Amino acid sequence: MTGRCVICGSQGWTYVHEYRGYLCRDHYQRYIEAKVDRCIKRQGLLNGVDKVLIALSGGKDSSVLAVVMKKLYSWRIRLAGLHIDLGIPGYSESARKSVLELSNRIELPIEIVKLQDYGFTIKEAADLYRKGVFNRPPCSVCGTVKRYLINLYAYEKGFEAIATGHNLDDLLLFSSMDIVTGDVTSLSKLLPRQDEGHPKLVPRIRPLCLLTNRETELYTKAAELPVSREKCPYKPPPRRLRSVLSEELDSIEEKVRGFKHMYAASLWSSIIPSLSIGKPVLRECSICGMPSSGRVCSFCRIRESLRNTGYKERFL
Ligand code: Q46
Ligand code: ZN
Ligand code: ZN
Repeated sequence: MTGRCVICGSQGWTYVHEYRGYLCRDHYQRYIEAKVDRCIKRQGLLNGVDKVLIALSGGKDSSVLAVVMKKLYSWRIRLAGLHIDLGIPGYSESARKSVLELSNRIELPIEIVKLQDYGFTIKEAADLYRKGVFNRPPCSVCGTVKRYLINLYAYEKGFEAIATGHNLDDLLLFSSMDIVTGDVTSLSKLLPRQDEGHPKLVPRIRPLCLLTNRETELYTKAAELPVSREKCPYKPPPRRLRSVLSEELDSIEEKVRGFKHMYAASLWSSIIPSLSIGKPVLRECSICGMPSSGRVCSFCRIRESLRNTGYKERFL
């Protein structure tokens, strides 16, 4: 039995702790949109920016991101979506379908970049890894590919920021893992806005950084968004440490309301700014010309290693 919406008095849809009462579907969506807007303004995520590329995976977080950005900012910012078709059986078809449905519904211009057009798919890389002739696991290839292709597209098309759907729970879990494992370089990048300090690396912004997993999930239901629920066949089982940390963060929040926001605030205002990590010296990849810490960037190195397995003519 739910109560009435504390704002408009119509049928309540979900309980919201901050209101100590229920909100209807409509007011729940507005409540979440206001939270994102507050985060964007407080963190200055869109200061001086008027062309933003939204990275769309087909999953819940990036779909919420696209809808909320479109509602709040399309009057002053040129927004477009980008989806990378990774060539993963079942998973990629379902992701593409959701992304297309969403972009139609909210009238967001969207581009789909196919990894296959660069000579390989994640399935092919995964098959060669399984056979032992290629040494990078699928998720490591996939992470590099997504980062590289999204940045390349944004840079070539003149976007001033790339918006990604990372939420509060993602960022706190990554940071806890980094603290435990001592990965200070990775920790230093977990800010709401990440400027890479190179003209060919487009800044990344995370407008959902104050929303929890539960909040983005509820928003997709309230707004009835098309979201792909297909599981990636290459997803490894979660590391024990990762799942325990994730459960512990939720359990502390239940006992101490506001803990996650406190953690995020100290991370962004004190911990990360006090880390003395110099920016890596970047040069240009001798193959593609994009920034790289070595002679060849990691994307081109993946292509070279796949080519060296000799498995496909199209690489030659
Ligand atoms: S899509 Fe790619 Fe994930 Fe699949 S191969 Fe791994 S990283 S699990 S989000
Ligand atoms: Zn209401
Ligand atoms: Zn390169």
